[in-house]
Amino acid sequence: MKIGITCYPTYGGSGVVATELGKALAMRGHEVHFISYAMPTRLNGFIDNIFYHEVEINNYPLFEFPLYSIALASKMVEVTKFHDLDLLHAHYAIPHATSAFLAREILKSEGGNKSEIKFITTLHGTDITLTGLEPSFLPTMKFSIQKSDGVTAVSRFLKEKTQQQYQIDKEIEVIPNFIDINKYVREDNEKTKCFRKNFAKNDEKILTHTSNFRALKRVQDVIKIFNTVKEKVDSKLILIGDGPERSECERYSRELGISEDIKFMGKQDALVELLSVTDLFFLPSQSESFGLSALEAMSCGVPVISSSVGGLPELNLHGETGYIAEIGDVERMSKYAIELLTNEKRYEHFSKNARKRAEHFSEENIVPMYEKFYDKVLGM
Ligand code: GMT
Repeated sequence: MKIGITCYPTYGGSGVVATELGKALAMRGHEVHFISYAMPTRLNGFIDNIFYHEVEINNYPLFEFPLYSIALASKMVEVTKFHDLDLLHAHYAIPHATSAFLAREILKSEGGNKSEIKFITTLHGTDITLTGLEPSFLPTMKFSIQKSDGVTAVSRFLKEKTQQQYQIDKEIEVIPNFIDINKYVREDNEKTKCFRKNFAKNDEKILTHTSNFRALKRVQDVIKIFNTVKEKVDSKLILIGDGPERSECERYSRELGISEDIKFMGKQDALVELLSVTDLFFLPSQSESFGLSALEAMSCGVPVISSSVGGLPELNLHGETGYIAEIGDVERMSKYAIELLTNEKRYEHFSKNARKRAEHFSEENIVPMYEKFYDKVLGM
């Protein structure tokens, strides 16, 4: 099959999932065409069957705002026609689903051999729970979802939320996030031993969080939890990623007098190595449709302490792979963390369970769900 994938190319869960999906589909013999304004960050190196098409935007002085959605639709039309695509797949509804709708209608009106092209939209989270709800986007969002030939959501929570909030009865297929369980596996070698020595003394535990440091990730809660945990358990905190809240978090850790024990790493590619030296992972988000970062940690055998919002309880099983608590309940999250870090037997059990749970979401299990869905939408 020849598939056109559009996603946000920079850091962010939806772009990661879309790119990894494209790579996995290419490995399975499909021809994949990425259509975006920049090369997706995870699309590094040459991969057979993968092509990249950059959307060019003409900045004519009259246009105060770049007309990306229109330029994207035109590029989708061009790639569909000249590379004979079978399907367009838009990741993150705004504005990708709208551009795909426009492309489909243009191709229909042209009446050529691509007049029957179909498009699928994958909903990832904030496109539904945050940005899509803004009055300036809502009617267009609802329309674009309804007009999609197929819609997938990354959790049951997101499916239900979409149907409720947009009052649509459109069928939505749940296809969860997935992970390469052979890559995301706990490493115990000279390199990780050296990493560990860099961060903590032998008997100290390492707590980790990774995100794009937006307010909804509640990174300050992680710092509050760490401040309590370190009273009882010798430990260090690693914060990976960057974003709008980072400076405030750095200031807050200085205010608490614990900045020496916290490493702000910024954006990092060596995620597997960092997770391999991690004892406990935190994701106390205000909103989280799936929680790809928690899945990455679990695949490396790291138990997770998370909030109970969105799709997180579908991934992180309370009392098995980690613990969940109400948003902002840092006291309970600290208690759970101390409990796990001081009970070796329970910790080992949770660590094994976390890895086993992650295996449910392996590339091998999930990517065929997308292939089956493509076939269904195309009536094959
Ligand atoms: O919020 C982010 O971290 C980025 C965002 C995105 O769309 O790029 O992530 C969303 O999609 C991920 C992949 O499907 C999910 O794992 C995240 O849970 C989701 N984020 C939120 O719902 C806040």
